[in-house]
Amino acid sequence: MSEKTIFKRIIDGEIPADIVYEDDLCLAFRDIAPKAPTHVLVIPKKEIATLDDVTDEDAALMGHLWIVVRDVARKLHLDKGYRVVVNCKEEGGQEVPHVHLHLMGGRKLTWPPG
Ligand code: IU
Repeated sequence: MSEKTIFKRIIDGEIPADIVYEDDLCLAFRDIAPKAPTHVLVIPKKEIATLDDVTDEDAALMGHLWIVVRDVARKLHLDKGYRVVVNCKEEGGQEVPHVHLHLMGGRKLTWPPG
């Protein structure tokens, strides 16, 4: 059996995280190594390894994550704007194999990312 990911351990309350929002379907917490003044990860509680593993049945869940991103951005006063990023698999720069949306803001972000 494969080991739990670090995000699954956060979902299960085994390791602490700075949680900014939680409901039955998802969790939003501050990134431990923030790349912007505000950097929050929004993750489904369902274990889905990558965006490439999302199924059609996950459509409502994935839509919910975007609504939560919007609400967390409002809650954290990112009224000047923000960026949402999903890294997918190795060449996309994904390190943790549990799908997550990076919500970043609080400074002027440059484009394109590296
Ligand atoms: P990535 O898209 O898989 O590369 O993003 C993983 C993020 O998870 C990255 O920004 C890390 O700083 C962050 N993170 C975390 O917040 N807490 C942890 O314990 C670990 C990684 I490991």
